Amino acid sequence: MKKILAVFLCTALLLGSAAMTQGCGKSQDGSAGQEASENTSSESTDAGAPGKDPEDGASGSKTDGEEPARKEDDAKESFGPACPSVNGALHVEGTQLTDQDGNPVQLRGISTHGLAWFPGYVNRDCFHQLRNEWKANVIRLAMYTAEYGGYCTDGDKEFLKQLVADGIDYAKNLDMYVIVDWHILSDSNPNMYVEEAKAFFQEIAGRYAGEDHILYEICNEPNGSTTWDDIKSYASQVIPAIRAQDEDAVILVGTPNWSQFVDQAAENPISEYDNLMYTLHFYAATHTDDLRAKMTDAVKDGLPVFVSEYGICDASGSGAIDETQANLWVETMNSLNLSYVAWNLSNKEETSAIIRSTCDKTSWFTPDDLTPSGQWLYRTLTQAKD
Ligand code: IDC
Repeated sequence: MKKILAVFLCTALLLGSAAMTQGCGKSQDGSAGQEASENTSSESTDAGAPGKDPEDGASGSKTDGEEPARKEDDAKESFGPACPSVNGALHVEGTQLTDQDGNPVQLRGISTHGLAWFPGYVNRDCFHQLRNEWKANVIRLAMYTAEYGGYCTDGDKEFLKQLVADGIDYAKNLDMYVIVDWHILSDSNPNMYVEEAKAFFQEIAGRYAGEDHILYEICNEPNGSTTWDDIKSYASQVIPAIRAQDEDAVILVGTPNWSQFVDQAAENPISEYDNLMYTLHFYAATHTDDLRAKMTDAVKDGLPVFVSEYGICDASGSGAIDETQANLWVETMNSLNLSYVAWNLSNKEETSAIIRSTCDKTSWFTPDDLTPSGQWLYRTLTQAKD
């Protein structure tokens, strides 16, 4: 463990100082690492941030007109985990995510925070570091639908779509998989914005129909009184919108109760389409043995489960870390060869953020820039699986 950290420290410091020399160690976008604002009253509204037009925070991404750097060598650098150039298009066989040849594949990586609030982390250098140093082979692009700046409420749709497109392009150039996440949350029932979802997924899937590296997550966390039947009804409209453009991309479907009731999906899965997986989300300081057993049982019952979001703190995204539970979750997910994606790539002042709130860089992070969640994630992704 110590050795790994020491290697990371040296590499990161070297890369960090090299980047500083080139003038890119520091964000060119002072505001990109700060949240634009949120509508929840309990949330902090950073000085200078509230009411800020999300576009102001976008200069760290390609949306400023700058083309993403296309460095062909990136895809050839030694990497290890499954990646699109080697494993190609993903499929689902039984409960297992597989590659183009039917070999089992595990995706492990990180989710952005809300794209509207933290657009600056969608940049090539950031993804590059996560891939090469952290060994992440997937990035999840979380686009809130109904919170402040949400795609279906007061958000700037074109700006958000451009950020999604940038993230997809950066992932492709870096030979990583990417998840396009329709991040419902306060809009607890996905049917609330089903027309917007159909139009969004049809457009994105149409634009990237020939790409092998994209997965679609059609509803982050249905919650409240939303039933599995409600979700199935939503899925039966959104999946065909994607399939009309892309016949076989893997599609992730949320489950009731904040994507925890995978048992309900296992009892009555969606039978009309292939290459579907069902999401389970956990926060280790809140969800322990019971939810873990639900996950294991669902897989045993034949459900393909994908952990598209988890944290090692409590379900608020903050509070104390429970490393013992977190490691038990990782052990179980690894034993089932499940894929898992951590929440979140931001410097928000909350436990689940991997970057310290005092760090305004949006790439080339050094160990000092990482929160305890970030340090744990780095160790977990870089450790040998067994
Ligand atoms: C949280 C963010 C927090 C934000 C809040 C509401 O960490 O900064 O203020 O959303 O927008 C989830 C959700 C995810 C939550 C996360 C932590 O998918 O959006 O992010 N969480 O509460 N499910 C369980 C926990």
